[in-house]
Amino acid sequence: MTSAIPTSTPLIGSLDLLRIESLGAVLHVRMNRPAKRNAINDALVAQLHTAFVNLPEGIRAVVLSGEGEHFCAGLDLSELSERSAAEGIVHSRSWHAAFEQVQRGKVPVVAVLHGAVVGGGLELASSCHVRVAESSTYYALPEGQRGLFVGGGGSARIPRLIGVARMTDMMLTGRVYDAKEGLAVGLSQYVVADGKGLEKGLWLAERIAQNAPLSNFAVMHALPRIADMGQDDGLFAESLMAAIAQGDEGAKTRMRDFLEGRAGKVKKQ
Ligand code: 1HE
Repeated sequence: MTSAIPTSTPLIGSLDLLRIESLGAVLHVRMNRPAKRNAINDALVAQLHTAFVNLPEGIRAVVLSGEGEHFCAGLDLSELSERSAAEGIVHSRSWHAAFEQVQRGKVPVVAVLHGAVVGGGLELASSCHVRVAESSTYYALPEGQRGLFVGGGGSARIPRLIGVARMTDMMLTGRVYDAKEGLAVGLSQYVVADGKGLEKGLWLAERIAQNAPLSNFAVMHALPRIADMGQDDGLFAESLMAAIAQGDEGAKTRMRDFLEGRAGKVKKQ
């Protein structure tokens, strides 16, 4: 059941460029600038930062989506014209800070994509942990055509999803991937029919919310770091994380529940 966000978090209730609703342990954060195709201006990036830093107590997963015809048109180009190089660095770092809170914040984030997922919109989507794309989704990095470079973490995150060669092609040639192609190259993990993205995203987020918080933490924080390490260091880091996770009281209860027949089996879907 949808409800207003808890009154203990008035700060996130005041964010006018986001529509935020809690559905039990899942928080739905919707970018709400449809007239500008959810283009990310300074205020929206600051509000995303604030929302993800101040997730209400009890939230175990987030669904991020965009209001209107498109997920996100990227950087608000109307704010770009008068920036000096130094101001450009500060601006890019403000995106990094916000998207870091999405990727390495408190809980996993499921992005529900539709329409344009372009430029900074793709940078934001690539900060999320699971991406569900409706059939209408298309992906592009028009920075090259606009005389820009990615500045919202795209050069670090997107090659980790699709490889440097594909991102190079997107940026140099303006190549656009549709939803099916995006699935094939790794831009999303799911494609669903138009209008079905939110249902799928919420279903996935509810499953994520039922996991042990420490396991979710390990997947968000240990897994990508281990994947960036050399194998020897990675295996050692994995052992540490595994030992911490399995020593947790919650994990012991879950294992007992399975052994005593109280927990569900793995089922073919
Ligand atoms: C915008 C923006 C924007 C729309 N900044 N105002 N991003 C881009 O290069 C993508 C630019 N946008 C587009 O290509 C198209 O707008 C879309 C394909 C996303 C959507 O098309 P459509 O036909 O649905 O909408 P529209 O008519 O183009 O736009 C509606 C309004 O939104 C219009 O304003 P209006 O006042 O005339 O109604 C557009 O000007 C406005 N709008 N997109 C500002 N991006 C950290 S670095 C990241 C670097 C980047 O992201 S570069 C890529 C930027």
